[in-house]
Amino acid sequence: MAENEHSDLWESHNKMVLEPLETNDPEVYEIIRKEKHRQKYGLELIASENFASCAVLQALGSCLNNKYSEGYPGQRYYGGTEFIDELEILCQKRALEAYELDPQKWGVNVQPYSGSPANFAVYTALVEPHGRIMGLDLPDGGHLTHGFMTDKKKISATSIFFESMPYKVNPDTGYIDYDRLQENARLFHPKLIIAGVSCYSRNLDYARMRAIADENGAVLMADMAHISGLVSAGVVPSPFDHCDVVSTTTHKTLRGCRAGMIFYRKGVRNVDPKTAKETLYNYESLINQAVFPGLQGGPHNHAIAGVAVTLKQAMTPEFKLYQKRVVANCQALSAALIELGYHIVTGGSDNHLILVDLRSKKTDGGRAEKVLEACAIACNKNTCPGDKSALRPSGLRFGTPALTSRGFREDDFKKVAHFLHRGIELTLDIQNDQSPKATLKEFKEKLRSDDKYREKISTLKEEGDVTIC
Ligand code: DSN
Repeated sequence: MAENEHSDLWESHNKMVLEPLETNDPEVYEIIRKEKHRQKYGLELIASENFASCAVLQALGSCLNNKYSEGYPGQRYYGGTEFIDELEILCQKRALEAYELDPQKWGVNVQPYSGSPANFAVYTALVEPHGRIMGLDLPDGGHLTHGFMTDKKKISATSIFFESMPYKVNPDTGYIDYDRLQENARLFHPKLIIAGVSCYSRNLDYARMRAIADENGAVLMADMAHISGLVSAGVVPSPFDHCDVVSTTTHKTLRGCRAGMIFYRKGVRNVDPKTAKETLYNYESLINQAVFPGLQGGPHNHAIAGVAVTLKQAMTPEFKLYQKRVVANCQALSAALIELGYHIVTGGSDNHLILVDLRSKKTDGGRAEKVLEACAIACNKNTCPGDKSALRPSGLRFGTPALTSRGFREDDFKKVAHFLHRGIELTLDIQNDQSPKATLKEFKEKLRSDDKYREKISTLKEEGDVTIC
């Protein structure tokens, strides 16, 4: 009897492991279905997001998820890794090819789980505990992992375990203040300088940063996460010409799955002119050891497969065309918003994103983000140069990669600009209907409960669906 019960149970176990998600877990299936609908019918303007291709998602959802393979190709702590080795080597080869790097001079680690672990691995590899780093301040467009802290608190682990001194943008122009960076670097003597951004619409001056790093004997690291697709397509300057180390995520403009990579220089660093003695770069073993076993366990092989597919696609003429369109669309969006009377930080964009400063419109990013979200337009609030408080950021960040993947062209982005304008006007209407002291919570409550505004939002949402999607 007991045996029979077990055999029934085993049969149902086998059914469970083979059953499709739709019937096996309708609750999760339904959430995914709703999110898919949101992605398909809303306007996705978050600068760091994109729509991964079908092939990338297939690789990601494959049996490679099941395999442990701690170590590196040829030196694993698990058996059964012959195909995993083949995959990781292929991914490394494609990564170097996608950025036209000579394998004698550059190596790559494709195991980081994403951008934050990749950055932390670089710091722990190349900077001693409490060694000094300089990155663009988060409120000025840098990233959390570039050493973020406030006057009161060290926020990112990067600022807890390393000593961070940020550099800033000029509050009047919005451009990075390289003179100030140079002055401060001369005083701070950083071990590592980060050339990387999360919300900065202009090309970085890598040559200038190289010179500043050299003055201080510092490592120059680029975090090209936001622009890695644009770099591989050659539509923005390449950090590889000037940097020692380059980290990246793989899911933003590169349009792959969520993962990370670290590129590092290797081979001959310099030759002594008198003795002809060669000095070699020592980054390879330090970085590989920092990723594994220093910070991570087994690599996510399904993600490495997704990255390999991403990189193959990134080397095609179709992808280059896509990246050109991302930039052209961003410039069209920027020009259309300027025509509608908006202030764009730095006056425009060289890449895939813009930052709109709403101070002249007498509103802020938090309120506008909520109204746009209600209208099925996804974007994010962002601090603008000179903002006094990160709690009430003045700006909105918009990016064009996702909608460009959907086929939007410049004329579509002009329409998008008009939708954004109507959403921001609606924000002002709601705001003017409340006490100037109303909190964001009270603003959201009015947005949610006032029939007059709910109706306007529904109209805008429906028009967006019909006109553009
Ligand atoms: N959170 C990402 C962004 O939105 O820029 C960076 O990791």
